[in-house]
Amino acid sequence: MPSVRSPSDLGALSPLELRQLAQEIRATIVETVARGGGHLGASLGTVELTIALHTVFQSPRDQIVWDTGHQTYGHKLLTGRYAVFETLRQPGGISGFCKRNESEHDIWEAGHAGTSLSAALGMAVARDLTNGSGEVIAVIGDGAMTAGMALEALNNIGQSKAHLIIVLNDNGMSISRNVGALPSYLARLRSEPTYLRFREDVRWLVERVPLIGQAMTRTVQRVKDGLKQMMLPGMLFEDLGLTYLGPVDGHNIASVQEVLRQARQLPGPVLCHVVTVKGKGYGPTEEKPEASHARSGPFDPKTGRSLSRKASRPTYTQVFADALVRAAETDERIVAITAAMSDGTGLNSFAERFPHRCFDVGIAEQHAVTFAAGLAASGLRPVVAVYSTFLQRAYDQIVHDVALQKLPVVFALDRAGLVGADGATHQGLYDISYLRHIPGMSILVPRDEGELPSVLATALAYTGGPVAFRYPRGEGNGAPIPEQGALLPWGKAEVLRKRGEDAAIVAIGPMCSEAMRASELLEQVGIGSTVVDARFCKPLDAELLLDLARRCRVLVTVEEHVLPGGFGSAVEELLAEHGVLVRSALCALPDAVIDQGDRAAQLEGAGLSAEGVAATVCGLLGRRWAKAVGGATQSAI
Ligand SMILES: Cc1ncc(C[n+]2csc(CCOP(=O)(O)OP(=O)(O)O)c2C)c(N)n1
Repeated sequence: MPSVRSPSDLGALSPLELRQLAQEIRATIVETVARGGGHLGASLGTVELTIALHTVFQSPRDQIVWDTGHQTYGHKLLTGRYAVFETLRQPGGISGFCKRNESEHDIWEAGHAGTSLSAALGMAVARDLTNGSGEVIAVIGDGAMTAGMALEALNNIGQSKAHLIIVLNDNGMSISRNVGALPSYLARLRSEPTYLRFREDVRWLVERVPLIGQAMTRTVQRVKDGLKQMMLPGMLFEDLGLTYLGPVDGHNIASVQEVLRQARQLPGPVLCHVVTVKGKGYGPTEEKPEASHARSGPFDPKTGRSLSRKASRPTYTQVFADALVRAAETDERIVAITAAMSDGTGLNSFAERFPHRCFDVGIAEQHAVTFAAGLAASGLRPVVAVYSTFLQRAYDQIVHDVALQKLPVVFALDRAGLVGADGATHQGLYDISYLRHIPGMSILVPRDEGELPSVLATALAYTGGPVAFRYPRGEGNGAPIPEQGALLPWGKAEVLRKRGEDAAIVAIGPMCSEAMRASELLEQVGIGSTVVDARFCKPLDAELLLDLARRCRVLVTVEEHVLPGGFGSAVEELLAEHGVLVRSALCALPDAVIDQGDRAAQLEGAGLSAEGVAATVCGLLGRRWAKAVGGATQSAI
C-alpha cells in the first residue's frame, strides 16, 4: 500500500491486486484505530466502495463528498496520507473526518450527518452554471439519509434534474440499528433478489406496453405504474425523480465499479444503492456492529478487547441515565428522546426499562425537539438527551416550537465542553451562547457528577418553560452520587470558598474545581479570593453576583465554553445593567476553530487551568504570576 501515493496509482492494479489492497487497508485501519481509537466499523465497511470510487472516478476533478466523514479512513490511505495515518485523531495529527486543508481530495468537511446531498447538489449546480465538467458524487449512509437535511436535499435534487450521483451506503446501521420507515423500506429493497439487468429488462418491457386510444391511456399508464411499483426496486427514489440503481454488493469491487460506471452515463440524478456490512472483514466488529461504530481508546487488535484502564468512576452520561431512570420510576409523565444516540447519551438503559417511553427518532435533531414540544404540549415531561454539538441543528425548533410556547422540555446536553479526538465538528462549546438569549430558557450546569441528579430533578420540577443543563464527556471527579437528586434553590449560586475579597472567581461546571485550586494557589501568595459556583447560567443569581462584584477588587469568570455569548458575557451584561464597575476578565475558550487535541492541554493553552486562572487574577491585580516549575511554589511578584 505505501506504493499507492495517489488514486491515480490504482489504475495499474489488477482486480486481484485491488482485492489484496483492500485487505491491506483493513489491516492498517484496525492497527491504527487499535492504538488511538476512532470510527472503526464505518471505515471497515467502506473499503471496497472507496477503492471502486477512486478507480472509476478521478478525484479531485470528480468531486467525492463524504457524508459525516467518519467512514473515510480508506479514502485517506488512498489519497496520500498513508505515511501520516498513524497520527489519526492525535493532537496535531490528521483528522478523523475530511479536512480541506489536509488534502485536495477532501473537498467537503463534515462531522455532523446529512449534509452531503445539499453540498453535492450545490457543487453540481455550480459546475453546470459555470460550464464546468466532472462528476459530483455524494456518499451517504442509510443513517445519515434519515436526517431532515438529507430528505430536504432529495426533494430538491429530484426537482432540479442536475446530474449527480448519490451512493447510498446501506449497512442497516446508524450507530445502533437504524430506525424509521425509510430504513425499513431500504431493508425491503436489500432483501429483494433483484439484479440490475433484470431491472432494466422490466423497464424496457413496461415502456413498450402499447398505448391505445385516449381512454385506454390513463388505465394503461396506471397499470404501467403499478407494474413498475411491483417489479422495480427503488420506486420511491424513482418517483422522487432520481434513477435508482441496485442494490449491489458493496464488498464486490467489480460490481460497485459497474454500477458507478452506469451511473456516470445516465442523465440527471442517480442513486446507487450499495449494500455493505458495518465492520466488514474484522471479526470483533462484524460480530458486534453496534459496539464497533467507534472505539474510544486502544484495544487489542487480535481480540478487539479494550486496553483502556477500567473506569473507576461513572461517567457523567451514566450518572444522568441512572438518575433519569430513577426519576421516571416515580413520574409516569417522563419520556426520553434521542436522535440516533441512545448509546452515547446513555438512554439505552432507559429504553430497556421503559421501552414505550423512549423514542429514537433517527438522526433528526430538529424533529426530536419539535416532537418533544408536542409531547410537552400534551402534558408529558420530555427529556431530550443530545450532544451539545448536535443540538445546534435544532436552534429554530427550540425558539419557535418550545420557548415561545413556554413548553417545559428538558434538554440534557452531553459532551458539553472540549471533546478531545473528535475535533472541531464535535466541540460542545457553543450551547450557552445559542441558548442563553432565548426568552424563557433556563440553563443549569452541575459542577460535578454528584450534582447532576439534583440538576436533573430541579429541571424536571420546573414547569415555567424549557430547561437545559450541560455536562462534559467522560468521567467525573469521583464526587459521591446521591440516591435521589435534591431540588436546588432556583436561580441561586453557591459560595464554595471564602478566603478574602481581593478577587471573586465565579465558575460554572467542572471549571469550579480549577477555580478552587486557583484560589488555593492565590492564597499561597497572599491573595485572598472568594470562589462561587454560579450553577445557573440563566437566570443568574444577580443578588449574590452583584454583591460580590461590589466588594471584591477584581472579578474573574471561568467556563469551558467559547467567550462570545457565554457565561462570562452573561455576568458582564448583569454588571453593566446595574452599573457595577469592577476590573474583570473572562476565562473562556477563544473565538476560533478548536481542532482535535488533548483536553487538559487545550484548557491550559486557553488559560483555563488553575494556574491560568490564578495568573489572570494576578494580572488584574497588577501583579505578575511566576509559573510553577517542577512543583516549586508559585510566586506573585
Ligand atoms: C447531526 C448528527 N447527529 C448525530 C451524529 C452522530 N453520528 C455519527 S455517525 C452516526 C451514524 C451514521 O450512520 P450512517 O450514515 O448509516 O453511517 P455508518 O456509520 O453506518 O456507515 C451518527 C448518528 C452526527 N454525526 N451528526
